[in-house]
Amino acid sequence: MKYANPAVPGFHPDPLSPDDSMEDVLAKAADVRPTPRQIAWQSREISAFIHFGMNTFTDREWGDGKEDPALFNPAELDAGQWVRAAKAAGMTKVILTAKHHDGFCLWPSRFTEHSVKNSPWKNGRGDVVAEVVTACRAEGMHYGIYISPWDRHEKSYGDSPRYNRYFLSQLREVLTGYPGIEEVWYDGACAEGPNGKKQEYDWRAYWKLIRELAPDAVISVRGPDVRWCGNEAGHTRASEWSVIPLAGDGRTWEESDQTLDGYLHDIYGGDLGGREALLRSRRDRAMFAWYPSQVNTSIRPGWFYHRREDVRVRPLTELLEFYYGSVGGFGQFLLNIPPDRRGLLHENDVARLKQFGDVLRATFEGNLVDGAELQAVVAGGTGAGSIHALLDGDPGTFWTTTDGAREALITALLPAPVRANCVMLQEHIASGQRVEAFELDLLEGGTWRHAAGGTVIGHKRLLRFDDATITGFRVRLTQFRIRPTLSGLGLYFAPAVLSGPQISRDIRGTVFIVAPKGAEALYTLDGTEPTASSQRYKEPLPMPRGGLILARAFPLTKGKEVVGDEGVVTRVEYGPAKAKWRILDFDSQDREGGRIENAIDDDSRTFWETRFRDGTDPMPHHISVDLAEDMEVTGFTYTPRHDGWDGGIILTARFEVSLDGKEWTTAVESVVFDNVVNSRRQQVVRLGSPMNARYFRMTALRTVNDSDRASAADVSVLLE
Ligand code: FUL
Repeated sequence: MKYANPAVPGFHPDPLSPDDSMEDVLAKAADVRPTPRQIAWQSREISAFIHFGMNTFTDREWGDGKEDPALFNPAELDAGQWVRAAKAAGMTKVILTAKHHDGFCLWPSRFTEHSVKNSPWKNGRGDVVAEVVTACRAEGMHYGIYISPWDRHEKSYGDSPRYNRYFLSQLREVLTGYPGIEEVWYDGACAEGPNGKKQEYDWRAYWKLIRELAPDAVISVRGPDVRWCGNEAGHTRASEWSVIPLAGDGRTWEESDQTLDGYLHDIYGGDLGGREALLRSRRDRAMFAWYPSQVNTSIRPGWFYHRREDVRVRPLTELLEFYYGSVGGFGQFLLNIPPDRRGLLHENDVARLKQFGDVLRATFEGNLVDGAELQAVVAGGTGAGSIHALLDGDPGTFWTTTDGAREALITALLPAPVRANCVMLQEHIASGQRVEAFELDLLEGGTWRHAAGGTVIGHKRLLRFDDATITGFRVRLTQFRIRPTLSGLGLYFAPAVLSGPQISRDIRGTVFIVAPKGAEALYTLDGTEPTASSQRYKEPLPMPRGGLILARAFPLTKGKEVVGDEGVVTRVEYGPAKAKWRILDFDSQDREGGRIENAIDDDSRTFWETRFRDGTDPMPHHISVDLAEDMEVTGFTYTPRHDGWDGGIILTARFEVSLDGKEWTTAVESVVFDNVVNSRRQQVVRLGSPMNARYFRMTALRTVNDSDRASAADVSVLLE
């Protein structure tokens, strides 16, 4: 069966009413279909994000716009290398940071002097955007751009109408200069505060211009087509819905008066589009829209290249987890791969991308269900269309049921037993999102056993289970909004990938290393990568001063179906053990839950929070810590809370040290934790030269949401 729906895709024009019945609500939700550009976007599955620019040369994550263009000189730049490495990983699109928050343009913009044209690279005649576009075309890759609205260089920024004109001119320049752009990625980040410049972005005008000049492009994150998953750590929801209740008045985003922040209130929420969420949204008279999730994270800790992170390229196992969580959970995976100062992707990243692609190819090339006998049984109705649409590889064909169906059972009987550990299900998303619950059973040794179940299917659902030799499997669709559709079915065997060992320590500083099943752990303490001749882990390691530990798992038996026995390194850096540390002094805490001791308990899941439930105490807030003995301090760390909420996360802080707890010396007057709210990573502040300290104090000067409330999961000193 082929599908062609005449209604306007993208959203439902009738907002909900508090009187809508459950059937009304589900019917409206089922009626929402993706736009053709959203369907094309979803099919790209894995994209490369390329963060490259001035920060690459200044070793920063957020530039301030005052950088000298003379610093930009990627003498060996080869966009072909970037694109080929992305392709080897199975990626089909590249999104380049044409302009980041520092305002430096990677193309020779006519509208600013802060661009490649004033750099020594190719004597000012270079154009990174053009080189990436050319390389993509040569390799058959799709491409998009990231262009930051927040611009810390441009003088007109903050004079809203003027800057909006500037931004629109740049947008026009890029969209017309480099035709074929498929995705425009708008960042929400902006850290200018009440004393800084406040710019009102004219989002509607930005979106309209994109629709006019690049009608096939999706507008992501700060835009109507693709939603941010809500974190930069690669975490994914078990149920990622694409039909989402938004605030709205029945008009499209481009036409509506709704403010951007008003649309989707709870980007961090756990359930954005399940039945409960849909029904709840009646009271807000919500409008349903197709708003799919994109999962963006970096292959390294930072978005931009930093040499010290060469050994921190994410392990293969982690990338695969992200893949199964995102692509295999009805999301899209946008993995950042930052080129270095040469203008090349570092060898470690290139190698990891290839491994990742190799494992995906080994897993998904060849569908083990081909040749199976398929049957469909429908309770309360009948099947409609040919069940063989599931195996024809054409996402435009599908099988469905008649109205009134209560449950559908699809059984695949294989001609011969096969070893498998993954089933793929696909809905025909051009018809919408319909399935709400399903179960998977395997036929093993002549009996059926339940293996997995879930909620969302969508474009792709990958269900993993322990290796099994099976002669069939069946999928029961147990709950759906209206007639369920299925367009694809797959059965695969993914090779085992050895994960890195787990490293932990107790409050006294004793370190424990646990190797994955079937492997042993070898480690180093000098920052080098563990090899087969490194120390073998036999007993806990006392490390009261902390330090750097790298551990790698080696399989105990060779010749098994294990890939990735190289490169799976776990790397952990500890500060000194805190068993003897005490709080010297602090100014505020919120009852028991926000206890000050949480900031030095060596457990980053608990956090200190200043008073907020029954009023707040004024900023600045501080915590002073007694280290119990004199130490040569080389720096400080601050770990933000990472429970999903951002209350009190510190943006700017001061650090001081003291020998007697009375006289204080400033170590760092004011440090800005770049991108802390999105990344939620531990922030590291290094001193130019070590300082002797028995006590240290961190003072929160400003928080990310400019509130009076500060929080910290952990504060510590560095000794190395
Ligand atoms: C964030 C930015 O602030 C980061 O620098 C990075 O570009 C990331 C993708 O988005 O909001």
